[in-house]
Amino acid sequence: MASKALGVGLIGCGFMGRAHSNAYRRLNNFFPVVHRPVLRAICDINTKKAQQFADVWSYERTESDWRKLMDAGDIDLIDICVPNCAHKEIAVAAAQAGKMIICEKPLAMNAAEAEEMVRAVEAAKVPNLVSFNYRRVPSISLAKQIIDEGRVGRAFHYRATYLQDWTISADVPQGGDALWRLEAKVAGSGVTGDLLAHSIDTAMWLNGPITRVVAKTETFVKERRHAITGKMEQVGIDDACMFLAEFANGSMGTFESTRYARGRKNFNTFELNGADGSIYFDLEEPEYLQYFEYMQLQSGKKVESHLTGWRKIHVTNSEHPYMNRYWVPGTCVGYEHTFLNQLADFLAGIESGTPAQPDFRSGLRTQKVCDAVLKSARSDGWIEVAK
Ligand code: SOE
Repeated sequence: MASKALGVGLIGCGFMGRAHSNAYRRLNNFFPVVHRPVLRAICDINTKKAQQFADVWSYERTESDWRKLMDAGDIDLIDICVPNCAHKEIAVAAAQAGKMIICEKPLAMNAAEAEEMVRAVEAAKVPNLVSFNYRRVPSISLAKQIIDEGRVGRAFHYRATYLQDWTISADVPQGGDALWRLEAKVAGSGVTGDLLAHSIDTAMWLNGPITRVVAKTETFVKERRHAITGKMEQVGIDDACMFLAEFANGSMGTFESTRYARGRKNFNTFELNGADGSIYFDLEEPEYLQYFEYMQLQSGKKVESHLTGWRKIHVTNSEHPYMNRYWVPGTCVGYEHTFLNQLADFLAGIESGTPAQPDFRSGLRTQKVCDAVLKSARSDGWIEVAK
């Protein structure tokens, strides 16, 4: 297949910078897309870190100012892997420079910023994607197929949890390269933007729009030392958040997230209960999707199943989403493959003319739910999600 070089400029050398770089390096080994990513520039204000990163991932050059990437003729795609407070400025500049954009989640600090980003990419007509990578876990994509085939039927309940435990100690500082997620002016919010944004994106993809929410947040540790200044500072993020939701399809949702669930490292689950079946997913067993079949499809008609019961589908067959790109049935893929799958979908979308989701507009919808959740927690009442 003829290939087309795709110059990549990636900004941010953290965890997500690594996950995305790995996807660029491996993409053409697994997916038959026309674009061939070429790692042109890695950008980070810390020049030493950028150089080490360039050496490990084989970037052609380093930059310390992201603005340089906007003028670079050899860069087609800007990948934003920096803390949330910098997403908007970089994305708007990238759109104005006519670059394709992949932006880490959450799209922005709040919906107002996200609106601006949507306006910029839509005015410039540049391909854009928000990195809600969990949509590309093969089991979660299979859940989407099962729902779209009508196997779950009328939805009643959606239940999501996203639990971690890494901030329980009051000695964990806030701020700096490693712990910016704990600093409100850099992250925007705590678990709501960081973890629940994933749960909300998945939920709305599978079960449709959320229309109303009522939330309770908590900040368990009120003050933390700042990693850079060394001073004790008030903590402005939500350490935990629980909310109830109403979906446009009439179903009810519960969402729970915390960084204080001792023993839970990245416990991301959801369950959907419908009239005709249920599905359950747990990221600690990512290669499985659980499905309860109550009604069976026979010759296009639904009949009551005589074999009801939960089945645990091992999502490794070649007919399962993405799995024909990897190994033989029965063998698994991992976390890093969600980023490969996402990149492949993004580029295939550009090549086919049907853009991949979630684009910035879809990221904005998630951002509006996050804003409503935080507003509700402040006001103690139900809040309509902005249209
Ligand atoms: C937080 O610990 C975090 O790294 C999130 O920022 C990611 O989005 C999530 O996938 C894993 O956890």
